[in-house]
Amino acid sequence: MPEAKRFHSLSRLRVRSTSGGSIRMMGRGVAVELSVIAPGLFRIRAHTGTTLPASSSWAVVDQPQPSAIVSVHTAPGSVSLRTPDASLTWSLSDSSWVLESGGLELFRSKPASMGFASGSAQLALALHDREAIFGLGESTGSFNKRGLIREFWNIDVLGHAPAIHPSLRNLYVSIPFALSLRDGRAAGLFWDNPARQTWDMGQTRLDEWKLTAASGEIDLYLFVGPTVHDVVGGYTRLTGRIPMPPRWSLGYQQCRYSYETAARVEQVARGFRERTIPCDVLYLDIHHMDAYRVFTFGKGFPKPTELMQRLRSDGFRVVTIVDPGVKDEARFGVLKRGIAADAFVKNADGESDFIGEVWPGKSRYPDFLRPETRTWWALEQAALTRQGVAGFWNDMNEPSNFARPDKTLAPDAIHRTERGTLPHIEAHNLYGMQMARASREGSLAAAPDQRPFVITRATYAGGQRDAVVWTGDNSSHWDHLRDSVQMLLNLGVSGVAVCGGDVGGFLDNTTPELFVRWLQFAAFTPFFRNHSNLGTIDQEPWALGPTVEAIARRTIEQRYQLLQLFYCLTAEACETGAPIVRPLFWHHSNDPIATARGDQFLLGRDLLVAPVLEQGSTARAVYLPNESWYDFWTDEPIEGGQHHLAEAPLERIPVFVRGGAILPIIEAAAHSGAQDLTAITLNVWPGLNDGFDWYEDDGETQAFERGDWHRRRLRLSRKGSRLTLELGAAIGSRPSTVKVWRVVLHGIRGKARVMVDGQLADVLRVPEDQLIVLELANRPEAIRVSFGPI
Ligand code: MIG
Repeated sequence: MPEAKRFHSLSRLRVRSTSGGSIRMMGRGVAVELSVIAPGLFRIRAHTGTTLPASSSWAVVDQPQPSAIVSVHTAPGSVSLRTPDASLTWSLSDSSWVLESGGLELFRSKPASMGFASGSAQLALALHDREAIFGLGESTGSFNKRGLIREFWNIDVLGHAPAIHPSLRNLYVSIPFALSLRDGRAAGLFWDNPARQTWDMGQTRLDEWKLTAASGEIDLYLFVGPTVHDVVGGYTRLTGRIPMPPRWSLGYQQCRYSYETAARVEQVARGFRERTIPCDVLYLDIHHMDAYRVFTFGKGFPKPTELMQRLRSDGFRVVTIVDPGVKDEARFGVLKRGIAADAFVKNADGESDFIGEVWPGKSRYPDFLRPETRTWWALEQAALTRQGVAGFWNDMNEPSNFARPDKTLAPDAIHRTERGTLPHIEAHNLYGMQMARASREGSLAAAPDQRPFVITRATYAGGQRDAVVWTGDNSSHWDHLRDSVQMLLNLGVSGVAVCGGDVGGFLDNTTPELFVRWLQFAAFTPFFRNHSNLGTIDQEPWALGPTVEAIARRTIEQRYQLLQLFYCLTAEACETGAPIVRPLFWHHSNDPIATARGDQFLLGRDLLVAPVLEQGSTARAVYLPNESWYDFWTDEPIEGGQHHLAEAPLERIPVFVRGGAILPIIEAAAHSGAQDLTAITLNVWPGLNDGFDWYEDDGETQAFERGDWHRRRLRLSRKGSRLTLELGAAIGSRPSTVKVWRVVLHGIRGKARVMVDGQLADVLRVPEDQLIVLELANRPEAIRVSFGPI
């Protein structure tokens, strides 16, 4: 075992200094630093050499400074850092460490497990009984990643595991962040190192979590929790949160590989409007280009500006695919200017450009890690913005290269960054993220007051700052529908609050039933786009027959009815890092049954969605956590803390609403821009709600950054037999568009009296539906509505 022999664990360290809230230690050929970033966030760095280099993270937003809220303790044989929340203790004899909080062990490293072996870095942690692991960005397989080996190395792979590649351990995205959950208590770990990492989370040994990085340093951030929100909130404070997207990007989006001509695109657009199926976005895949030359339009699109103007006047935005590979063709303008800007990744000689092969044939790869390249790219991309393109779809940015067996760039190809050069093998996982960054920065440069819209296939930790992630080439298989539920949930707890998968499945032909079930599920997920592969059957909502069309229309309309809820939740994600769709454990982490469910999810806090994931099923078991619930479609009350058998005929996806929910509903329309925001229905179900933030802004510009927004807190409280809905006083300088709130209280049997600000109010009672309806003229001051007795 020569490998094992070369492994140097960090042992017999000497403490060099204990100043400024950190402990610096030295051993033979290694330097180690323990520090505190915040009371609930610790950091461990270890590096070969005698001193730690300046930190050069691509993930972390502001280089964290060791905090002052810390005390250093030394004892014979150990040192520790303590904050009010937790303590990190390091054993000088075997270099093991333990992070503890309130007497509970959160993470413990195995003795002498941390160290370096011929360039690679590794450590092993003890896995506790009942410890579950979530997050890890985008990966296939079980919801709980404990028991699996996963790798972080972005790859272009056609078809996901398990159906296509049963033993595949990685995908397009690498986010080495884990949320550990045990008995309702959450903690988090982020190893900030973009090199290839491998995590064996108890697959080889039940109680051991072994982490290896092929190169680079050990740079661990440990999040103390105790709640899931604390951990994900802390992780997204460190690595950044999603930017506020344009409102239209929460609408329905239609794609395929490819709509090959302008006429076909207009036919699809008409298809939506004539059939009154809402749609906001149409995509142009690679066939829109002239022989796959990036930033061009080919013969099928002779007048792109006019086309996009016509579509825009009909309420459609157009998003084009933008691949990184630039055709290596001397007369191609983009290439010429790229060469002039010295924009491309170099061969190992540092002189010549690396050449690979992608759709355009021989191609060069923009070095997006280089600021000058991003500036040049912005100028090229601006041409599309001027023609009317509303957003950019970054594909193939793992980066993909058909010319090598490893399907990417040579490991020794050279990236020139503002912090020095990096061989491709160390820059690889950053490429997609930096491309998306170039795309976002370019969008802002071309249209400074518009909100960029970028979607990406590949990224790294922190990539949520630049782009929405879609999960690449899934298949029209039931397995993949099922898998996409856990994928989106785990992406969400990894900071990627806006994500989605190809609705209907990309590879292979979808089926009417699969398409319906996929659409019903995806209508409750943030990025909602139908996409399908070259050569597959048509997959537009009407392409699979009248029954499917009718269900699809209703399903997409329902999405638009919930669009303001999505918008409010998106604003919340920007502020707090909370994902829009959440695993049940986000709000019910003390419930072990809820915690394990990867086939149901919450939209925000109050809607529980249980997609149908099996062919032929017309019912499914749904686990309802211990609260009171109502069937969203029928208002039937159901007690939680148990499994419930939900009816699910083809036209229905089981959805439940929590007692205490406040759900804003608006009218559907042809597209989001046509929706009426003057009359809002606030659906309320009896129970408690300590706050839902109603949020408005103009939906597309950066004016909200200058204070042009409107927010108010809605709450439900209960005193004796009176239920009170409070619309808090409005804050923000933007006036609300809402003229009338139509409050609908559900689940009311008795003769509750309704008071508005202490005055008896006129209401409409619908006893057969157990509803009370009243209308309130909106005003910026607080409004109190109370119902009782209920
Ligand atoms: O090698 O642009 O994942 O969504 O339709 C295939 C063509 C390249 C892969 C993307 C897919 C897209 C397709 N692309």
